[in-house]
Amino acid sequence: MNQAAQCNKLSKSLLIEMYGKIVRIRAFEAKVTQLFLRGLVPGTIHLSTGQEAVAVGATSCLRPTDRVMLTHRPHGQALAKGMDPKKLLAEILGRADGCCHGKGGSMHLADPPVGIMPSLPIVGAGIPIAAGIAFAFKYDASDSVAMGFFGDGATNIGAFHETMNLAALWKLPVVYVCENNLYAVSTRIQSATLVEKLSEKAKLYGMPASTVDGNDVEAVYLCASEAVDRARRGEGPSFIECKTYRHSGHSRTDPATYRDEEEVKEWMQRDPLILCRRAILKRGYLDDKGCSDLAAEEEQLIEVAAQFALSSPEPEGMKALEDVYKDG
Ligand SMILES: Cc1ncc(C[n+]2csc(CCOP(=O)(O)OP(=O)(O)O)c2C)c(N)n1
Ligand SMILES: [Mg+2]
Repeated sequence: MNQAAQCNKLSKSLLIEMYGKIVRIRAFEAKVTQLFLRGLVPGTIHLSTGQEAVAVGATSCLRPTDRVMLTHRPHGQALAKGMDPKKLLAEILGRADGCCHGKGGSMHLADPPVGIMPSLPIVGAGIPIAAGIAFAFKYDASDSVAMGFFGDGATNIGAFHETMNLAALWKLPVVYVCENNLYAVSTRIQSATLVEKLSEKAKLYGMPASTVDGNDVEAVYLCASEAVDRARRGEGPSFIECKTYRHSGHSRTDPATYRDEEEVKEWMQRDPLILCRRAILKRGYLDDKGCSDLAAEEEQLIEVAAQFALSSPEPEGMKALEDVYKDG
């Protein structure tokens, strides 16, 4: 079946739900930026603005009991998997009501009840951990699935190759989602690897691997659904390369002057939020007002999250010593 025919099979409610999530992530990161500029965010932040369709499409076919490993660019992935924006924003501000009680900040998130495992900002570190989570699922004869997110840059590290090999060999129930945004900090992908399609790297180890338009939430969803179903059936891992683009620099301190203006313009025209809204309008799932009303609801949700996070207290000093060692 070709992709256009498959896309028509997505239900109205699913596409609208995914649009809502994209809008939520976009509004959330706009709020984080505002708070950062007011000096309220400790450390730096890595925004996923422009890449939202990857996180939303990939996680929308997961169950709450499935588990994900996030990256150093995790806000969208966390919200898409179901983290409460209030807990996430409070964490980013280092407040007591954050998902890690303010100890983690933007890059060290965890929320096990919704399947978000403690994540690390070390590039590629989540790749073997996702395989470990999948190994545990298999060992327990559970039909749950692990999903590991990482960037294009991470496909050049040793742990990526070792893990692809073992995950395929052991038929682990894991889905790897590569956010190929064409850059690792300021290094353009062509300066880091001669492999043009990153999916080829995983295919070599004996697993199904595809390259999809990461700005098309439906394409990501369809590919991820197939991969998740396969993992649930016990048939092993899959790899999905999602071609996408970040709207801003690597982090807040990066003006991204190494990017060509034309390239930026082209990708901005393929903004995943615009593409999803266009698909909804074209199919008559919602009209313009319907889309705007939904967006306004999501924006309001983020306003409420901001008020919650800003009124959350700073953690007490002694709490820093809690959750460090396991009792007994
Ligand atoms: C092991 C390690 N080396 C270097 C860094 C510094 N660093 C942080 S993000 C990053 C680039 C990662 O690029 P990519 O995997 O493509 O993810 P993206 O930032 O594009 O989402 C680097 C080098 C790090 N965090 N960990
Ligand atoms: Mg990258």
